[in-house]
Amino acid sequence: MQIAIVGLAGSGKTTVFNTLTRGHAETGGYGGVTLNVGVVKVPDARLDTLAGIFKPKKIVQADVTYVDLPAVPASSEGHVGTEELPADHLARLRDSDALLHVVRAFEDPALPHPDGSVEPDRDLERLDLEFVLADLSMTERRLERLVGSGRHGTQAERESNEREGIVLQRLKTGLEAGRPIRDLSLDPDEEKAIRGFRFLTQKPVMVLLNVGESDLAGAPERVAALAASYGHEHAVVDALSARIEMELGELEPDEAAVFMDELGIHGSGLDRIIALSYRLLGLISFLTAGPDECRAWPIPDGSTAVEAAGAIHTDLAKGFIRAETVSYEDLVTLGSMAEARKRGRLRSEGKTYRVHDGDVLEILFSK
Ligand SMILES: Nc1nc2c(ncn2[C@@H]2O[C@H](COP(=O)(O)OP(=O)(O)OP(=O)(O)O)[C@@H](O)[C@H]2O)c(=O)[nH]1
Ligand SMILES: [Mg+2]
Repeated sequence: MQIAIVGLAGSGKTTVFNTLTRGHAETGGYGGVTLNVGVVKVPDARLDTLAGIFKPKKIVQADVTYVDLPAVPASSEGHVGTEELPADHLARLRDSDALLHVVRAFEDPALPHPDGSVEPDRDLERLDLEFVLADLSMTERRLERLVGSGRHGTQAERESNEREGIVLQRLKTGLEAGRPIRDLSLDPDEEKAIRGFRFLTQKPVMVLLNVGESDLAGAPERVAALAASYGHEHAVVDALSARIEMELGELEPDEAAVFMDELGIHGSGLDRIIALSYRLLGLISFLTAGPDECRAWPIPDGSTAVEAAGAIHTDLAKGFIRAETVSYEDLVTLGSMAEARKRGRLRSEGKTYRVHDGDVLEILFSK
């Protein structure tokens, strides 16, 4: 799973990236050009509890990759900004499963905003528009090509092109009206027809208001106001003070706790953002536990037992026999798989069983 951190120049992207990854990428100045990539372990206290029972050799958390991208150049007459991005940056952006859109909401006289004032709504809209333009440009080009190839190919190809053309036309109409693709409620067939384009405005998005250290108290109110006006599908809004969080990340846990108390911060913003990213991506975790490892596996919510098996290894899906399943709560209460079996809490589930967050699975399969 990969999340791209996007935002206008100087909005705090790299600071957020450092916070999430406990990294030390260079911040400051406008228009950073380097691309940073970091892998973040998803905190999951259940793994520690399971480790207490199974005493495994290792614990493996689920992870999410964050990519910190330099700001997208602004579009101008006849030029789409995203098309000026270096190819590898654009590929990273398109390959991401979701966007984390950092919006500057902090005031800092030492760092004047290039537009003269700090206005999160304006900045948010501006980058959203860039992504709409990028998708529109791609849609138009593809539509032109489809018209050009109209009478060529086999009948099946012509039919598939026609279906694609109808969907793209729908996207084009929406995009021209400024609507991101995530708002268009595509049906599964439509989604399939355009999957290959990896459209930017189709990705779920988390808008992150980067508020000043002195504005933390007012943050929930601002988040609520923005969430109410930002009425998009597959979008969530949150806030944090990136600079504070980055500094907190550099402290020892007990020092950080004192500092957080002083600032009136409850719970780590970092943990919240990671958990929120996970939810935004529609992921749940199933768990495996044994003497070798205790591990959390991310799968899309709604996955079946055989799909969960496939997440571990394709062989497990191919030779799937059944999934011995116990809920995390039952396992912890009863203390062992054997006890869970004895009490009838260990269920044998088949291929189509819908896996729940926190299910502890043991996949039986034939080689
Ligand atoms: N006061 C204050 N300054 C911040 C905050 N977050 C970031 N900054 C500062 O704003 C400047 C820009 O932050 P970066 O994280 O480099 O922003 P960026 O979006 O990565 O910038 P580019 O990559 O150059 O587009 C740095 O000097 C940061 O220290 C914050 O919450 N409060
Ligand atoms: Mg940066």
